[in-house]
Parts: sequence; structure tokens; C-alpha cells
Amino acid sequence: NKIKGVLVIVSALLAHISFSQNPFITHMYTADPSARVFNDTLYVYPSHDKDNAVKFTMEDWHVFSTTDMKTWTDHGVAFSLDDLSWANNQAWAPDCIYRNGKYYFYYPVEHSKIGVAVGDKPYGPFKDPLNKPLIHTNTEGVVCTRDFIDPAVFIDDDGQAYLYMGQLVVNAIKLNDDMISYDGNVHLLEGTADFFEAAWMHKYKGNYYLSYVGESGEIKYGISKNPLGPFDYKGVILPKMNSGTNHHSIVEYKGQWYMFYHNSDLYYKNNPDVEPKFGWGHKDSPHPYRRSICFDKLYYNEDGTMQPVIPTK
Ligand code: FUB
Repeated sequence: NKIKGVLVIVSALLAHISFSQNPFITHMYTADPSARVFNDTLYVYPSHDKDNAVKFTMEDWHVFSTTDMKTWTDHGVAFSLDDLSWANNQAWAPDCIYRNGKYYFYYPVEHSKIGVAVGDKPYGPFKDPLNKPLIHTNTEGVVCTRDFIDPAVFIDDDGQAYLYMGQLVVNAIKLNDDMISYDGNVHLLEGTADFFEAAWMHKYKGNYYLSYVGESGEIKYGISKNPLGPFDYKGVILPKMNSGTNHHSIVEYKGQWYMFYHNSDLYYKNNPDVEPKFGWGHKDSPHPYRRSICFDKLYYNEDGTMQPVIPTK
């Protein structure tokens, strides 16, 4: 019985250690984490919410990395509005990918323009090669009824690269090999029931998984045989958080799948007297604008569907 008791305590301690990972960046507010693996290191590209933010007035992008999912390096500012001649506001949710010896950093600004910057290292510095947006709300073929934001990049096994973006409608383009131009066509994805924002594409066992934030705030997904859809809606994989928005990415690292997402737990931890609120519409509260990035393990079922992720502290 004594041994049993000790084992229970030890496993409870281990569970606490392995589950006390969130939020995993605590020295600054961060949101919209796009996680990528380059050369055995996992990098995270988030938005940077300001310490005193009361709106989404972000100005720069940091890059974080880890090799053990426990200790994180902040590589500092990799790119910022100061590096752009054509935009001054709203440095929102970015993504990054490697191709032909370079790292391509995609970012939205002024909720209407998507840019691309290029660097030699995954943590920047990145430089703007175009001196203009790659694509924007007035580009021919783009459908934008609200914001034009949240670029997510994906390179298929045949080498074709895609960029997904938009709010309410998923717009997608096929990038050229140079990764800073595209073939001129804009595809509007179908089968994205209830799509609100934050599209993310990944491939698992030959199928294409489009996951996103639904209009009701949960993270949802659909599966297709084609990277441009149509997608077959499969359900919710993360419940609504206490941050108003959410924004996620899905990545495999060292044989384990993970979902990265955000909440406002760090804000509430830093402000213990404030009572947590859920959802939009809390204009009296800064919590939706001071977010904190998290990750948890993600598992697939035998039939290829994903199990809902259990958010841990
Ligand atoms: O961070 C600003 C916006 O909030 C992002 O573009 C959305 O995905 C939401 O997280």
C-alpha cells in the first residue's frame, strides 16, 4: 500500500510537470502561433500583443524556438512595421516556411494586405523583397467581405506551395517556385462550414486537413483529397478560449503531433483581481488584446479523424 501511495504521488507530480506547460511564453504577450519544424528545431511565429494593448495594434514579430518543448528561446524581433514602406499598422498573425535555402515569412498588415519577407535564417532578420504586398483586398479574384488576414503557407509533397488567407471566405493561391509571386489565380475554398478566420493546412496520410476558427469561436476542421478542397467537415478540435479570438497551428515534432493556440491566461495570471470573461464584446477589458500562446498534444483516430485537443494549464 505504501508503494502504491508513493506511485500515485509520483505520477500526480509527473502529470503536473508535463501539463504545467501553458502558457509557454510568459515574459511578453503573444498570439496566433504558427509552429514549424526546421532542422530538428521547432520554431513558433506568433503575433506580439503589446503590454498595454487595448486594441490589435501590434507592431513587430518575434520568433521563438525549442528542441525539447520545455525551454524556449526568444530570438527577438525578426521583422517589424519599420521594415515596410507600404504599411504602418496591425502587424498580425504570420507564418513562415523554408524553401531552396531561404525562409519565407508571410504576414498580414492593416487587415487588408498580405506581404512576404525573406531571410537566410528561420529567426530572421527578414527583408521585404517586393516593396509592396504580395496580394491584397483589391487584387483581382480576391473575395473579402471583412478582413483579409491570417496567411498560412503549405508546401505539398510534389513541391507546389499554397498560401491560404482571408476572413469568412478562405482564399488560396498557388505560389510560384520563387515563393514571392503566384500564378495569378485566386481559389475560393468550399466545404469550410462556419469558417471565420485563421485557416491552417496540413497533410496526414495523404489527406489534406484544413483547420480554422469557426464563427462560434471553436477550432474546427475538414478533410479533402485535394489541397484546394472541397473539404468534408469533421468537427470541433478545440473549444472556445477565454481570449475572444483564437488562432492555431498543427505540427508534428519528434514523432508527436501538437496543436498550438492562444488564450488570455497570462493576462489573468498577471491581473489576479480581474474576473475572467469569455468571448467577444468585452470592450471594457484588455484581455482579448493581451494573449498568451499555448500548445497541447494532438492525436488521430484510426480513421484519420482528429481527437479534440484537451487544453492543459
Ligand atoms: O491577432 C489579430 C487577429 O486575431 C488574428 O489575425 C486573428 O486570427 C485573431 O487571432
